[in-house]
Amino acid sequence: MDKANVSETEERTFQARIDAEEKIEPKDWMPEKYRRNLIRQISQHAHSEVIGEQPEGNWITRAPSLERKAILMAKVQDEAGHGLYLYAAAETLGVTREELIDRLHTGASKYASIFNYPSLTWADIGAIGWLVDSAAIVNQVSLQNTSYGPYARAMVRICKEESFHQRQGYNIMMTLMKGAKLQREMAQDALDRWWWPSLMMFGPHDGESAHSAQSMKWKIKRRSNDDLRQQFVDQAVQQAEAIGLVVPDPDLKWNDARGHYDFGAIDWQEFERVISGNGPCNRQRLAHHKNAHDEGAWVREAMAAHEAKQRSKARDVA
Ligand code: FAQ
Repeated sequence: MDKANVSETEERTFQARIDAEEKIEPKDWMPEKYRRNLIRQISQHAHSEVIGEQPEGNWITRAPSLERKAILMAKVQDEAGHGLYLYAAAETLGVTREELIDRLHTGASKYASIFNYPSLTWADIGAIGWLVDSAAIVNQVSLQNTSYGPYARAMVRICKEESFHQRQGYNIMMTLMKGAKLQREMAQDALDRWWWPSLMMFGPHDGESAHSAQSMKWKIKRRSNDDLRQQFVDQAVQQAEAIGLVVPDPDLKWNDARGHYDFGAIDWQEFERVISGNGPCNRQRLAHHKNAHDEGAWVREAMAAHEAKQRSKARDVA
């Protein structure tokens, strides 16, 4: 058999395994485009977790009580851990951590648009936990069944932690809504500013989504951008109403025939601006990451030197 026929047969066998819901593991044969698409998605997901620490970390020193501070610190640490599981999953596809970080720093690799908005008040920490973690969970629950084994397994653990994050965010909003007029206004203002960017987290409409068709065929993605966004809206609207918050969308209304909420048009120009590097905090987020990365260079060097020493000791013994 010539090379082209071998690869066609391999691709057919590969797709049959995906169709049969088998997991693809790091040493299995996979099409180059599947590998590259996975590296793209997993690494962007990892970057999002890590950059997402910044708007929340901004409030650790100003949390309103010791308990809130301890909870927020634990949450931010969890996000760093999620980044690590995801970078490790991406590395099983033959890319190095250095390459991944370099792609983030040069802008070749994106991260979630939502983290380019500022966290201006304590209520923003509530809104991020409630809305951003809800959006992340809605998506990630479906990714627990993604076709690539290491990614799917990372998602199981991440989802458990994200559901605690979501509850702590909603609890902050609930507490503020039971408080004084100023606190209620602060919670409403946070919802007003985070609502639309949260809807953008799910990406462009299905018809405009460049990767969806192939990613769904390969079961990298299990549900479409619009389908996930609708589930998020249906859940969040009821949660908002339950504590007296008003979703900032005059077109929002329950549609009996569809069994879902209809909602207004998303500002896709704003989305494009943010993902192309011109959102309110893009430059600040990347500069902060680069700075932290440079400051950590001595730790990476020390770890590498230690590992080299251990290896040479092991060689001497053998
Ligand atoms: N932001 O063809 P599609 C979290 C890009 S984790 C920026 O539809 P795809 C935890 C997309 O990359 C949140 N870029 O793409 C936390 C592509 O550009 P490319 C992150 C976006 O991949 C909480 C182009 O647009 N979660 O929040 C966005 O099929 C609180 C065309 O789009 C994940 O990453 C966006 N919102 O679908 C941490 C989940 N949307 O790559 C701290 C895994 C689209 O060609 C605090 N990822 N783009 O240059 C996914 O499920 C998918 O990648 C989607 C996008 C659904 C995000």
